Amino acid sequence: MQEKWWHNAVVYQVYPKSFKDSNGDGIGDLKGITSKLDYLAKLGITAIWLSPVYDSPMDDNGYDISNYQDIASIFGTMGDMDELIAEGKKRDIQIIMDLVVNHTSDEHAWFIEARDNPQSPERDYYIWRDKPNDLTSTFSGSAWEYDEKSGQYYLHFFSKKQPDLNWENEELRQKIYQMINFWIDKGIGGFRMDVIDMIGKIPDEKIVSNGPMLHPYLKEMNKATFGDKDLLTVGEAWGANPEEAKKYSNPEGQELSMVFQFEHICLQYQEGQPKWQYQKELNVGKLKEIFNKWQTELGVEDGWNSLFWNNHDLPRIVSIWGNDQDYREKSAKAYAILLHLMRGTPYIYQGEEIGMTNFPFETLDQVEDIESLNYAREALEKGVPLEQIMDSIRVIGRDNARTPMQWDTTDYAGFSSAKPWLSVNPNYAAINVESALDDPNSIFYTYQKLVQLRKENSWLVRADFELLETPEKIFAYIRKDGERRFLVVVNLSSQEQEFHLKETIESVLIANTDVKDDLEQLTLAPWAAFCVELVA
Ligand code: TEU
Ligand code: CA
Repeated sequence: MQEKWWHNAVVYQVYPKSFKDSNGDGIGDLKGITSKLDYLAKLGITAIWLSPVYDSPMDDNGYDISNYQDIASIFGTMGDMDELIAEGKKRDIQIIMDLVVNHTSDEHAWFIEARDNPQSPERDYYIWRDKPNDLTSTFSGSAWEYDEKSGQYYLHFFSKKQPDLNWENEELRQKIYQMINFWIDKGIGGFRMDVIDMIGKIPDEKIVSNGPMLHPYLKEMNKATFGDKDLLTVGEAWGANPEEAKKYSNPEGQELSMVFQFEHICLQYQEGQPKWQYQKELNVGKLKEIFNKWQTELGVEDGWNSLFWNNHDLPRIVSIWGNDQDYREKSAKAYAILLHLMRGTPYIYQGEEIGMTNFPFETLDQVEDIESLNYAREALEKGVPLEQIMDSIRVIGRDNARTPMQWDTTDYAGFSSAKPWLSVNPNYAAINVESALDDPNSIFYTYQKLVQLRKENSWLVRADFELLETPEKIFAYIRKDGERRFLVVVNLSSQEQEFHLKETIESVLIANTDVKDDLEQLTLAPWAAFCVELVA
């Protein structure tokens, strides 16, 4: 397959509510993002994945859309959106829109009509049943909500205010494609597709994701919309294995550019348990196994990987798997180096590039996230002690990723002139963009260098991946590009580790530590990480 721009892109995710407030209402907005484009250009990224900015009652911070072709007033206007797209283009930064088409808001005109008028065509855009089955919502409780007026239940795999769309309805699908084309015509760079693996659901058979019609729908969508355009499309597919991932992103009969799969992220949970029973200690052996599988199975000719540690739903990587107490900078850089030299498109989540950490949540009134709040309510009813609930939220809750971006040492971390909608992390005086830019050894410059390496080294796209046998806590791999070989070594622990390899270093590409010439007898400091080219 021909290489596309997104094969060597680096994407930066912006969570609009928390990035930058331009008008002093404590909520991030589009003008705020535009005002920080020069900062993002300095980091070097190719595209921004913009979490939803559409009109929405914000029950799930915009993942509940009431109008796909309008902008939420808290974020600005369509004019501000056009400006962001245009200003991005000037800096070679594409805008990737978040496409949430598994469900809408219950305040979307379609749902209002469906509820008010059961005879309307819109009724069938959603999923109604006389009796609920035992399907549950990701946000706790039953997935069915009773509607008094019509005496039927509607399906919602997320909040009650996020009714699921019925993709079996042809007219609905066409309306969605028209909406997608509306955004394509605006000149955006692509789409991130929210829980796209759920659109083929068959609730009566309890099939939630990977339904039999999933791929036919995506092929249809591709043809009707972006198929002949040069766009980056990435689908969220929590449980995908490599074989399924290839169905989406195989160049033959391509549906999407790539998917987000979460097999590595699932190591943060105990097997078969809800996420709140988190697993803090990383099983490095399993992590290596998982990456090895994905790295060797997917490539330009056969599927394509997305590479990420963070997003707006996940805890901060430096807090859950790094060491944000004793080795914050070192461990943040280690995770960056480990990931960005693999095969796939890397994603950076806002604040990751300065090593932002989890928030020390103490009480429930510091929490805004609907998933965490619903869980807390349900757990309290079951008698789980509040302290245990707060512990789960502190380690794994979604608000950890959503606290305001830390720009400088002024009030509210320079995010806003007013009290933000969610508290700023108290560590902002030490961890902020301004200090990071002033320090040539900061995490920021490690990310900047990694982004630059990706732009300058075409081997990063195609070179083979080979995992090395090493002591458990060391993750080491070689990328092979014909005669050239690049070695990446990372110590994923706060202890020293011994590493031996009978090879000689040609040159150092990036490191968070001093790299000695002698690979045969190497003591790796805690969280040491480097990439070197080996002598052929
Ligand atoms: O997330 C999909 C999803 O399944 C999440 O709820 C995930 O399981 C959970 O957050 C892990 O903690 C997407 C969006 O990324 C998320 O923000 C939305 O809330 C959700 O879809 C509904 O649109
Ligand atoms: Ca604002």
